[in-house]
Amino acid sequence: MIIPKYKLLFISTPVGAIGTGVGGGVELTLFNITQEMKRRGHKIEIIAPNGSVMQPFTVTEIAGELQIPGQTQTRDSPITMPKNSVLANMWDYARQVQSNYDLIVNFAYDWLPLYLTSFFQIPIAHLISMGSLTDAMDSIIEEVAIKFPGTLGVHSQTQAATFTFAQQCTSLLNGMDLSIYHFCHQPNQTLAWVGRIAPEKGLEDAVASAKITGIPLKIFGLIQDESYWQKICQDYPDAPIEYMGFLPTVELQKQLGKCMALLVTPRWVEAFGNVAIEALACGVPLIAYRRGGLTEIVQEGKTGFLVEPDSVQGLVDAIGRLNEIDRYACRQQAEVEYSLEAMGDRVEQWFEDILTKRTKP
Ligand code: HBI
Repeated sequence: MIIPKYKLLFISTPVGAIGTGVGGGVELTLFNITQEMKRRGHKIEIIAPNGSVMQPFTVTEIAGELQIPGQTQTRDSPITMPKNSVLANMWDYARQVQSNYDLIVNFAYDWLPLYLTSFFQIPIAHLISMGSLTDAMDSIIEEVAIKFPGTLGVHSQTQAATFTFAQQCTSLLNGMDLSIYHFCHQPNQTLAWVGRIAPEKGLEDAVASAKITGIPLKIFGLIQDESYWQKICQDYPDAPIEYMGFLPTVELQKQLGKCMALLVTPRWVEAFGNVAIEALACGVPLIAYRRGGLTEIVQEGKTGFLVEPDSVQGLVDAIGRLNEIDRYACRQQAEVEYSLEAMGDRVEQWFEDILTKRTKP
């Protein structure tokens, strides 16, 4: 059926300007969905904090103080808002321009956009980018699940399952422009780890497995928690690791593709694992803790191995089995499940379901 062309207002995460990496996977997700929806003929405006850059797309930049990252909160944390909150300012702008759009898409994992949903005249689709973190967030997301069925998007069933309203969530998985990821058939003798360098990502286990195996580990990503990074360097002074920085996607995939495996060591329920599908697209097998969205991505023994969570020995054993994996099978999985087109179909259908008020089958 022909889906009409929509006018869409995308509102980004308030934790950091797009392009700084503080927004983690949301930055890549926002870019990919924008690219694919524009290709399909929809009109898009993006609202994001000052300093945001998302070439080649223009961004409406909004001033204000950044929000505290949700994953630093505890279950009973109250909702906090800084003075002159960029989140509040972005949503005040949205309130003023809403009549120019068919649908608002919220990319923030924050209380305010969810609470404001019933105050707006047009529908809001919420892309929930993490699993359950705090009681206050759980209850406001649940309120939206009940009042506005079908408007909650997630990245995996495993992530949805951390909430009581899993059945009301639409799983979008994720996707990327495969044409910028190049398959590498013959890797170097190096392992890779990619992500925000912060406690919930469990980098120390990847470093420990590099020390045990003696295989060098290349580390890519923003050092979000400096003291956490310093502690790893102090705890593993002689581990064969090399910090490669926070690279733009085209450069990252070039370096990542040359690695023999990507180690994915989340301490939390990773909603999806953008870095995992980027690795697959380059032919890089996954060695991941059996936790979160990765459990729906890794095809055991075919495109990687799922390992007992928090088991460094499990990582080491899997590293020893990498010769069982056909790297081209990794690329093929990305092409079948995570292409921009496949993700675009899922996202466009989600928008259409919301706008035609079709309840889920
Ligand atoms: N924290 N408060 C808050 N808001 C967000 O939008 C947010 C976050 N922490 C992490 C994050 N977004 C993204 O990096 C992940 O959802 C991918």
